[in-house]
Amino acid sequence: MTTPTTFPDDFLWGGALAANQYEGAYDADGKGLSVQDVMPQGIVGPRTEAPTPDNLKLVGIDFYHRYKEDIALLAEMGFKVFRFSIAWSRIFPNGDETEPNEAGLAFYDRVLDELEKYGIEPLVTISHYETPLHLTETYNGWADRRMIGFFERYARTLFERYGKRVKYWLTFNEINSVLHEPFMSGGINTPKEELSEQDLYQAIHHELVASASVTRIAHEINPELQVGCMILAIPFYPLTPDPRDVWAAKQAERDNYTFGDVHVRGAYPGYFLRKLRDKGIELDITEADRRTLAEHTVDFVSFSYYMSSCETATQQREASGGNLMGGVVNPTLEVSQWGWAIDPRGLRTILNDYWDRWGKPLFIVENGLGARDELVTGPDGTPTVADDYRIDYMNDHLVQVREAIADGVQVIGYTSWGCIDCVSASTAQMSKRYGFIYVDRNDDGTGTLERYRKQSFGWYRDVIASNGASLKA
Ligand code: BGP
Repeated sequence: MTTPTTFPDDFLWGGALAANQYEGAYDADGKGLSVQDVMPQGIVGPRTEAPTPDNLKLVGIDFYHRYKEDIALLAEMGFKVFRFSIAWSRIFPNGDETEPNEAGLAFYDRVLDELEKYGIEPLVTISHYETPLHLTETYNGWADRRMIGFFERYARTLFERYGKRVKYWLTFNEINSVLHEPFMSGGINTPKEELSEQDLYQAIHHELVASASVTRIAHEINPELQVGCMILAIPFYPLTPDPRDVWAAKQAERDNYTFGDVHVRGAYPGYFLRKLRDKGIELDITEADRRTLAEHTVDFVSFSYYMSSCETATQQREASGGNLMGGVVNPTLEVSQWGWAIDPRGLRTILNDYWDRWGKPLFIVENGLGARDELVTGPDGTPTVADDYRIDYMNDHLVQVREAIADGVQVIGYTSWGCIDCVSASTAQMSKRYGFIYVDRNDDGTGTLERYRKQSFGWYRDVIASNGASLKA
């Protein structure tokens, strides 16, 4: 057999979005509030007591009412897969009810009908930064063990309802982000500055057990279901060749590896146990927890990749910008308008590292460039965006995916982030755009919500149609 030098025939090309960033309709048809409804400024500003009109996520891009038109546009690009999340509080408005909200379930039936119409494979994130607010305020989110039971009930409801139509599932979006954003990621109400490491790591343990437990439930309901974990991936490079910097970079990577190690290998790695010992943390881990983790490991590993970072133990630290976490600035790389280092080769590194480490199929479920776009009149008179910068970014990353596949890495698919412009997770801005499709909505909430194809729309359609052959090395 010759070495594969291109994408496999069944490679899943597509894009990704998350309910809280695009659906809008935050209180429609019985939906309860989620943590996002009280985060008008994302992670960069204070949360509010109740939803406020300046919170762009309340309306999002109104996918809730425009899903037919939007999915038709994705189909026009030739999407093979569409990653989206289900809003937990549409299904269980408070999170701790015993019966689900039928109107919420019915909405996702309609979305799945539409995807099926075009032969687009759904990839569903069960929890994407959308913990029901009631669970946060009443139980302190994942800090409380009872969350495992609520999550099991929610996930079981989804598998029973959609398990014949949805094959690919992700448990927690960027599960390792809870280390840095305990409220948004883990629904933990205790302010970050007051949260003890003991409670944070206990919350992480609850999430990991919940993830393994719903993997079991999925497989019991339908053994064909494929359940993956989802990790925020950042390769950390030593800032200098000094062995102390090399070790610092390794430690930073291990903070993230821990999550994949447990999901794939079914037990906490030695380096993590040592960290807990050094910090004097003793977790409440039951025998049943250990069995659940060991017996219900994931079918595949998915991750987001936007940037790499450096670490140092010897040099002055110049903090790098980054996706919910970062290290120190890499002087060799350019950065995006939001200060995220642009490093296509880092994607090849991550793919190889994860494959070598875990030997599980990999799914790149987020990647892309957040940039300010300017709407101009296209050659045919319709509005468009000349986003060659986005095309360059994605082309260069996909070339590295192709290289990794040639290296022997098994990659299932690629879903670019924010395939339709949506509200940013970190800054809650509309102006931080990732899409192939421009949405007329501004940071002050004005705009018609009309959709326009950017130049990257046709470019991505060609990439998909040629199965990657049109990429420029
Ligand atoms: C990831 C999240 C997404 C998404 C993306 C881009 O952390 O999983 O929800 O938003 O990053 O980040 P941002 O929207 O902050 O630019």
